[in-house]
Amino acid sequence: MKCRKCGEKAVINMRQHKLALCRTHYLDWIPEQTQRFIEKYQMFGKDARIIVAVSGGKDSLALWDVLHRLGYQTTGLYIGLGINGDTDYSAKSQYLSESFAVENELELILVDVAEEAGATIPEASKLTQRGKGKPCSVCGLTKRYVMNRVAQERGYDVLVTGHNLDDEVAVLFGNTITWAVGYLARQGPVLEETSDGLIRKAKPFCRFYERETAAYALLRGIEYIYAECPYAEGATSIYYKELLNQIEDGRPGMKLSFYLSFLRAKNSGLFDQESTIAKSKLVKCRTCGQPTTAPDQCAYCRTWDAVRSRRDVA
Ligand code: Q46
Ligand code: ZN
Ligand code: ZN
Repeated sequence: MKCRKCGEKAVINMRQHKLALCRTHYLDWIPEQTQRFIEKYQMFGKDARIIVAVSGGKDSLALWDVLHRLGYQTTGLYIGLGINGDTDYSAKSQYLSESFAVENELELILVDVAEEAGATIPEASKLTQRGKGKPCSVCGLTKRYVMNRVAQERGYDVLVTGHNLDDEVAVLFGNTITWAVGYLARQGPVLEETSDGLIRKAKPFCRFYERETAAYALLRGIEYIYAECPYAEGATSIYYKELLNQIEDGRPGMKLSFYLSFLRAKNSGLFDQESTIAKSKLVKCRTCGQPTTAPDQCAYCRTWDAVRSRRDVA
């Protein structure tokens, strides 16, 4: 297979785009496409102060690398969850995030959940029994909360995450088969900021297949953590990804077209009513002041208050 641009040996063939590229042209193509998506979905301008959520995985580090190469002002945010187990997941992912920042002379903000809130994510999960054994629900709400609060308190314009097309399509599939219209209304490349304190969020990699971001990270020599979080095993989203990959094998481009057709439907107003309802429900948490849909205390404050009181009793 030859590179379409120069005829040299191709390192990747993207069947859905009918495009094969060599190493050099691939490493140019990813930032060019990213810039195109940033403009197309009006994610942010050249002067924006951007905070990048980094997990030490390929997508977030590749995204940070691409934005840095494109000349954007970026700061990383790493959240230490305290998930270690056999693979030393949190310790390794923190080390790789810090190494990337040092090598590229970029600023990285570290937030350690145990220091900040009083317990690691697995400890908190055991204490509250949320999510029936798996810590993903307390983890997800904590990450969302910390990202929003840090970005808002430090005055960033936009929070970017490394979600790729496979992630987005798995979520879309899950929300479609349950017709979760409220979630569908909020899914997309950009989530606008709200006047009551939800920061603007953007996903510049949302149109790249996972194998494309992985190839970019490998070809750029970015060291990232290969292991998944140990709690990801058996997740429904992984099952959906496998199913969608089977369809993609027989129908190259299906994942991309599912996502783009959804965005077109959304743009034509399919979920407008739901978006308005979701926005109007936000109030300020009485404890921390962050926006919440709960009437009194936000889910983060309620959960972590319960964790601390149970920890003190134990
Ligand atoms: S939610 Fe669950 Fe992830 Fe948190 S505990 Fe691991 S798998 S990291 S995206
Ligand atoms: Zn080439
Ligand atoms: Zn709160």
